[in-house]
Amino acid sequence: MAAEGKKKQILFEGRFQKRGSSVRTWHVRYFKLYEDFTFDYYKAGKALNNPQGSGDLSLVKEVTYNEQDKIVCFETKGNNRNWYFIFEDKEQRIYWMYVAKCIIDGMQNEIEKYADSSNEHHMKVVIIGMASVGKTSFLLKYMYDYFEKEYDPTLEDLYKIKKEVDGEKYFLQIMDTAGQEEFRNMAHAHIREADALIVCYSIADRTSFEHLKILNDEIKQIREDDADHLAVVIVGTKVDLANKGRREISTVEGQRVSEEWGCQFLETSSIKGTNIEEAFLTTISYVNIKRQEKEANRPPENETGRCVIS
Ligand SMILES: Nc1nc2c(ncn2[C@@H]2O[C@H](COP(=O)(O)OP(=O)(O)OP(=O)(O)O)[C@@H](O)[C@H]2O)c(=O)[nH]1
Ligand SMILES: [Mg+2]
Repeated sequence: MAAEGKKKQILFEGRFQKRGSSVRTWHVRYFKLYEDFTFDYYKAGKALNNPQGSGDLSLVKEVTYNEQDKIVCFETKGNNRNWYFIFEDKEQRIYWMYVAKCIIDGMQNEIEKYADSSNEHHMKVVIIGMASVGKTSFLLKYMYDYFEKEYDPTLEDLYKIKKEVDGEKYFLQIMDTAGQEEFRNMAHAHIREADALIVCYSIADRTSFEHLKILNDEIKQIREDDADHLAVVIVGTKVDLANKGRREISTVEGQRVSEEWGCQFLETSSIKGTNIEEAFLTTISYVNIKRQEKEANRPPENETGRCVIS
């Protein structure tokens, strides 16, 4: 059994099945996950002081996409057996996938970094673009190195991540918005608050590219005089489809539009991982530039608000 009294416990309901079992039966259990990645599990409905077994997530070997169950799981060892752990709740599943990835990559320090909040630059990033261009996929690839084939339309999801770039700490709050027409207005409040906008179109869908014009008008309207302080990055998604003869927008067209907007531009693929990290690095450094510009344009302190008595 995992030692009691550790600082942080996370309790959740999960399902598991035995590896290699011919009968695909899922067992419901409660899990207590501890900060050191050990866990106890309990039979559903039973007292949570009497674990049925325990395990160690640091023995995680791989992250698997289970085609048959259309669900993400990762494999680990519990009580001398191999298990598939399945999380019912999307957020928990994704968080633990992140933890699992950290372990796999030997990046325990990434997790420690997660807890330390001193000297951080805060940035609000909002991702917009037409429905199904791949906004969520782009974000999940960045956050968890994870790709989902199935399309699940977004209403609104906020993600938080800490990153260290060139020795500076950043705390990014990234808002994934709805591309579907009827929910698009929900994004307006976030656009008003944003430090950066990542504006997506699909290189395999001309309609989504033409939609950029509508988005540009919206941004100008929402930010009015403040648009100069907004870091905008245009992202042409699904660049892997170019190899399948499905490109409808050339790179040059994308570049041209970004020049018109006076913003940054990249083409990405969430399947292949192309330019995903780069897109966020570009966003972070562009926000830094915009902040410096804003700072430089600000009148010196002693010349503002000074009351002159004559
Ligand atoms: N080939 C390819 N398909 C992708 C890529 N990114 C996303 N997709 C697929 O495109 C579909 C839509 O992706 P989402 O990320 O859900 O799109 P979205 O922009 O978030 O859509 P809304 O939430 O409705 O606005 C899904 O089936 C994805 O698997 C990519 O880089 N390459
Ligand atoms: Mg989405």
